[in-house]
Amino acid sequence: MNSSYCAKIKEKHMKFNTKTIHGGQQNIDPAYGSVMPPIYQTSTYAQTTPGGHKGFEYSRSGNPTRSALESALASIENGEFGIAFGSGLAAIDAVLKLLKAGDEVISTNDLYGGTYRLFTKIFEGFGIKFHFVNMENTNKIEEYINSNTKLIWVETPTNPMMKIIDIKAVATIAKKHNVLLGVDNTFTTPYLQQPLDLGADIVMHSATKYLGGHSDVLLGALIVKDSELANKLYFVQKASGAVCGPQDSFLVLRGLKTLHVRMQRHCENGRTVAEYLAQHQKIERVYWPGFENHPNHNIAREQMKDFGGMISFETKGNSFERAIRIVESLKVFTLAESLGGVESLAGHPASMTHASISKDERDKIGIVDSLIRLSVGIEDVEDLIEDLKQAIG
Ligand code: P1T
Repeated sequence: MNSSYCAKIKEKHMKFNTKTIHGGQQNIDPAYGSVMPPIYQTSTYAQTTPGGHKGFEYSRSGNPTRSALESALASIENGEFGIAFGSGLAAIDAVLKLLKAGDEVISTNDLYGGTYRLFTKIFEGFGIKFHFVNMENTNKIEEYINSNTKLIWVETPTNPMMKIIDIKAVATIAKKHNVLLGVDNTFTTPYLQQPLDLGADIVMHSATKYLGGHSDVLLGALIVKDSELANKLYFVQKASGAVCGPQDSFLVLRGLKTLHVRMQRHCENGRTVAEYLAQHQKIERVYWPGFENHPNHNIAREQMKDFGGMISFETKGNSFERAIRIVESLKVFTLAESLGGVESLAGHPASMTHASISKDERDKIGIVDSLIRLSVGIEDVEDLIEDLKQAIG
């Protein structure tokens, strides 16, 4: 049996901040008592007779360090099974491999550019049809459902426009039509939002971001409750082979243990930065779900514990050159793709993370040329404000 099938949690009674440290973990390693799970840097496992092994045969189908991570992820998302991959996109790729030609997917229209590229440039070519829909008003979703619809894919908050989608409402629609609901929980993490509890079937993470938390690893994960669905995804994991290595699994496990304290500070700093930007005379608009005038603020309040550290903003005049000048002038914020690490990052979605979406499509969604996205880190917030002050002018 694939050891990953053992990724069940036993700590349902634990509070979240305890689960990030102990959830799904054997407290003491049976070999030498190491407190952290060892990095089992091995491709294969000795057998005494064919099939005579200790639960692991070959590291594509199962590795003890990866299993420890998968159990931890299942625990913190209130799921039953975790399935880890080499990147976030590899995890989404595995979900899409549950489908076949002729199937249809309804996805948020504002989503990570790489996900959009995977959907349109890879899976459309295999005969899967995608509808990209603004889901801020969930009533619109049903218009796109027909007998071929197999999956609804939601990012909330969306990347980079910070739109909030009502997970519970989408789950009700998905259940009514017997369609799977997958939620990309990368921006929020289970510290802020637990989609399985709200009715989603699959939670997906780019653990490269907040779960790893230190910008030193690429990793993706899926978490589900249903064993039949888990078995199908474990099969794709093994059959397609886009797995993460033991060293990377270890790094994310280490990251998880401080997730709650990091997220608390990301949220505090995020609020201070968002409020600073909102009152700045040269800023046109700030996108952050914590503002009361954010279109779905009430839904955010309902389904999120706090509002996170991701913020997008536009400068007045919508100048591409000015946005580039600002991101080039930042000194504490690093100009870089990605998000969710302890260090603050700034990005220019139109030319970086969302360049794979055409300008027409970007403009429709709101990814204008002057849009800047911030991943607010956990530095001293006064230094972050000073940095923004000098860069924006
Ligand atoms: O980079 P990877 O681990 O493959 O994860 C892809 C991914 C999936 N979902 C969301 C919401 C994401 O933000 C990402 C990756 N995003 C960036 C690299 C970025 O800068 O937005």
